[in-house]
Amino acid sequence: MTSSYSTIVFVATLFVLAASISATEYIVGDQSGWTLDYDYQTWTKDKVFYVGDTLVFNYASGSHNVIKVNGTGFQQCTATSSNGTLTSGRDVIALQTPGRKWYICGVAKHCELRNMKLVITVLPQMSPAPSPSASSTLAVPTIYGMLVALFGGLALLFG
Ligand SMILES: *[C@@H]1O[C@H](CO)[C@@H](O)[C@H](O)[C@H]1NC(C)=O
Ligand SMILES: *[C@@H]1O[C@H](CO)[C@@H](O)[C@H](O)[C@H]1NC(C)=O
Ligand SMILES: [Cu+2]
Repeated sequence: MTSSYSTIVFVATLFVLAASISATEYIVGDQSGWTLDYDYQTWTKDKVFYVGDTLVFNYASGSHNVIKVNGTGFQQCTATSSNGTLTSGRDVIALQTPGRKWYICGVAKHCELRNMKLVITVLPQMSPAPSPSASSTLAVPTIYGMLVALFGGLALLFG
């Protein structure tokens, strides 16, 4: 009883940890997507973004777009050039560098009046690694091994 319960707990822990150190794909606005009058401030509140994660902006192509701007552009809802405007309706943005990132919708006054603006802070990767692919292939087995060893030790204690 105790033994099988601890097995379940440790396997669950292992999966949670393995998931938390691999890249996360965030659907901006979840099921609502990139849309009018959504509270993106609340959406970001409980999330921690890391280098290697991706943002996905879902919307009906033509109704909105996604423009990466700086802090000034974010506050004033201005984007000087349309260069770099994403319009596919399923725009995937890889977060490649740490720091603050600002995105707005450039259609009509959606940014000014309908809250289509998103600001996030991207943190460096938890384990320093030469490249994102190297970190996800190396870090997962390492943590895996540590947990398997930990579980093995506890199984000996409780088993
Ligand atoms: C923000 O971007 C605009 C162009 O989009 C540029 O003119 C302005 O200097 C930038 N501001 C800062 C603080 O970098
Ligand atoms: C964006 O601007 C750069 C140079 O500033 C240019 O090389 C590139 O072709 C432009 N891209 C688009 C989609 O206009
Ligand atoms: Cu819009």
